[in-house]
Amino acid sequence: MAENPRVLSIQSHVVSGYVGNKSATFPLQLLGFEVDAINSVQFSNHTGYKMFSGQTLTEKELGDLVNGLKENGLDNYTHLLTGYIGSESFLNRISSLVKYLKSVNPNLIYVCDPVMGDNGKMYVPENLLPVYKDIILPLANIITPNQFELELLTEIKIDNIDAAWKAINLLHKRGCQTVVVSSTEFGNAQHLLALAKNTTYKMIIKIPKLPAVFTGTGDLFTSLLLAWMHKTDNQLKESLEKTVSTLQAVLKRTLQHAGGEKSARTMELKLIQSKTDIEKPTIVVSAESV
Ligand code: ATP
Ligand code: PLP
Ligand code: PXL
Repeated sequence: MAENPRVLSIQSHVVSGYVGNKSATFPLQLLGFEVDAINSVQFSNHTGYKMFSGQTLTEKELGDLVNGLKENGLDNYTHLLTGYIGSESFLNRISSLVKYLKSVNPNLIYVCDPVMGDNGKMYVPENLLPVYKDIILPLANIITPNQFELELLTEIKIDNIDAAWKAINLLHKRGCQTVVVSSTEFGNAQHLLALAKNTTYKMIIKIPKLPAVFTGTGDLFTSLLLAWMHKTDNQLKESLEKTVSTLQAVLKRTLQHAGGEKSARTMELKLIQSKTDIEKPTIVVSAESV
């Protein structure tokens, strides 16, 4: 029997709640992945609470962990997943890690969420942008920018769907085969639009909008997409439909549990309660080829 896929996931850890690795690990495990987690930060909770405290991993400490894996022959991964990264030096260390892991396994799939900001504002230092643009992007197999991150990476002003497709094409030219923009503002009051493109397909998915702002959804989206692209042998349509359908179920459950009292704590994703929706999503959205 083939061995399980093995993903190295470098993301935030929060003691309480579900963002970063806490949002990505459980779904990946449920879907059959061995998950080796490196915690880029360890915080008490996500940054949307009134305060947070904790530690940040340095690039030296990342190197130490990778050395241990190397020395023991534990560095043969099928996938690398990265999310929020807070410093340029850490991101540079990741770029050499991607090259190294690809030398161990030339078929390694690198899934990169280039987290830099949202709604026109950067929340990481500006010097991360050239590293993502020039070094990380050409190494990534699947990239999941949001609309603002797509603008930053391409320097194309994205104020309509055609501009978004133009920007996505530019990322292809720079070497990234699959680009998925998990939400754009080009929907309407009822729907968010996600855009996805690989060498074969160009798809739009209409996502029913839920009346709240969630945290950790980008991380959940990217981990599910990684899992389903692997499990379906890169069927983009099926992977998007499963990913978004699971998200709908998780977010509806989260809203139901929160009821009238919406706070950072009550709005934590109800991930554990959504085990079945992760394993066997009921398809509630359809991805359309365009
Ligand atoms: P990132 O910043 O991590 O690159 P992002 O900001 O685009 O990603 P989100 O806006 O969190 O990520 O969206 C990820 C997915 O979560 C969407 O594709 C959608 O399926 C779901 N989602 C998030 N918020 C909502 C909402 N209010 N209603 C419906 N779906 C949502
Ligand atoms: N704001 C801060 C300070 C963060 O650390 C992160 C981490 O990714 C985010 C926002 C992003 O949240 P999201 O991926 O849900 O857009
Ligand atoms: O991607 C969400 C995220 C990741 N990591 C940390 C966060 C958040 C969102 O607030 O605070 C530490």
